[in-house]
Amino acid sequence: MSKEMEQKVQAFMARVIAKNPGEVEFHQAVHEVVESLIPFVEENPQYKEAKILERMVEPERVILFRVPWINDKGGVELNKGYRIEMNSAIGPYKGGLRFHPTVNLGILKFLAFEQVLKNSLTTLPMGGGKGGSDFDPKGKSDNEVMRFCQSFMTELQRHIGPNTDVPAGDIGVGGREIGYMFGQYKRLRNEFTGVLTGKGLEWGGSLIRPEATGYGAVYFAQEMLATRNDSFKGKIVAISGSGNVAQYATEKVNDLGGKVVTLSDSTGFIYDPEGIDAKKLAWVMELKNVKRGRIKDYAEKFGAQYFEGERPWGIKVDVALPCATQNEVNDEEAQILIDNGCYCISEGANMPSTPEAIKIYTDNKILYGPGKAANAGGVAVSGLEMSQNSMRLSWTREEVDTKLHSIMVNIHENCVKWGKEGDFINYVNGANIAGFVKVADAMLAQGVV
Ligand code: NDP
Ligand code: 2IT
Repeated sequence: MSKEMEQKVQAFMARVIAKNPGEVEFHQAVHEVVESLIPFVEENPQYKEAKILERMVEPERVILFRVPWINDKGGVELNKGYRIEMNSAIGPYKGGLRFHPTVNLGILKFLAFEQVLKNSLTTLPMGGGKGGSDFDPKGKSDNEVMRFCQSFMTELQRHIGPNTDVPAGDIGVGGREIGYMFGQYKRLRNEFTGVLTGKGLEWGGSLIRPEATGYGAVYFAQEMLATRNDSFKGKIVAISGSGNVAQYATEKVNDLGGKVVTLSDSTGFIYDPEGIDAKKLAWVMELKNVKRGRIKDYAEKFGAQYFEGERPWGIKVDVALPCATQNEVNDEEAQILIDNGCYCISEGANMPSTPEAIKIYTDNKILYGPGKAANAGGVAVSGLEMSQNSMRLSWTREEVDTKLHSIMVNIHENCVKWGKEGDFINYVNGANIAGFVKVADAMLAQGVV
């Protein structure tokens, strides 16, 4: 980047930081995007004059609320509730809810900002939003989770709707939580409608939604590998996390002939050089989704190694799929991955790589699919769930999976179109520019709003 562009990026960021103090993850996400977009906007002055970028980093609306609830002992508990309605230029606000003790305004704004561009990349008509709470579902009974979800939705329901804002799951929010929130919404509004996605199949959910993010991240990696006439066959793969995204990424890698050798959670990672096959994965799903246990137990059950308090990036692999959380791969770990021969990284999680790690990927010209492109399969199938709800029809597993696959192929093509630099594909620039253009043009058409 030229000195002049660098200065424009710095000036833009100085304003964002001054206006949004302390929101470090939000600053990080915006910085990554404006590094791609400021040079593009300079070449396309219609966006500059209309202050599109400045407007895009300001949420249309931020909702903050109190979530009181009663624990099993009869005591009063209190959490914070949030919904960031970031951008509705191309459709109703759409994005997940995260329940995790680390949740704060800056984290949700980073996620909402990423979501705007991600949703645009899917080509479906969805704006961007994100929400959640600092509530920690770990160690809570089902009844406690239900009472929390009911209290959360009692306030949130007045702000959302199938044509306004359609939340879904994220960390700590899966089928159980979506069920409790849907039940409360329906009760308060007396309306059975597609106000949430990730619903159960019997009550408006879509086949393949649980699988979609993990499958999509692997489909995206498959497309990246194909640019080098390569495939997953025989590849050794490291996956972090052991939740929704990690589980179905593992399943799809197995289907395509690769071997997944790691999974993790917030306490450590397991290394199984034999590979986490379908039988072992079924056991992990029971452990994580039903018993809600720790990944450590895998090591005892299957005689694998367990590394307490560590992340899996020191293991020698060909492909890495970070599927846990933000900033879970730093520069040191990125360098170790590459030194060990890893040449393909597809992000199931949102912003799992630090800016320094991304620089190392780019300098080494490896295949790097950033989250907003690689993990867009989840929200894409949420969009397909909305379509099915509107039609009052449901598609088969094969129909939805085929649509998901073609959406991921299309996102990859779009990243190549906008990110090609000679024989290197800069997927970061590609995803940022491709996602931006559609939203920016819609904002231009809709005037200064
Ligand atoms: P889950 O809650 O199902 O699983 C999260 C996994 O990540 C768990 O194994 C969890 O371990 C681990 N994890 C969470 N926070 C931390 C942390 N601070 N440090 C270390 N490990 C952590 O969530 P999902 O699988 O749905 O989400 C994973 C990632 O994928 C997130 O970044 C999310 O934003 C992103 N994503 C999710 C989509 C979806 O459709 N669900 C769509 C697109 C992106 P533990 O159990 O110990 O907390
Ligand atoms: O980060 C994400 O894209 C999600 N958590 C899924 C959002 C959705 O609306 O399905």
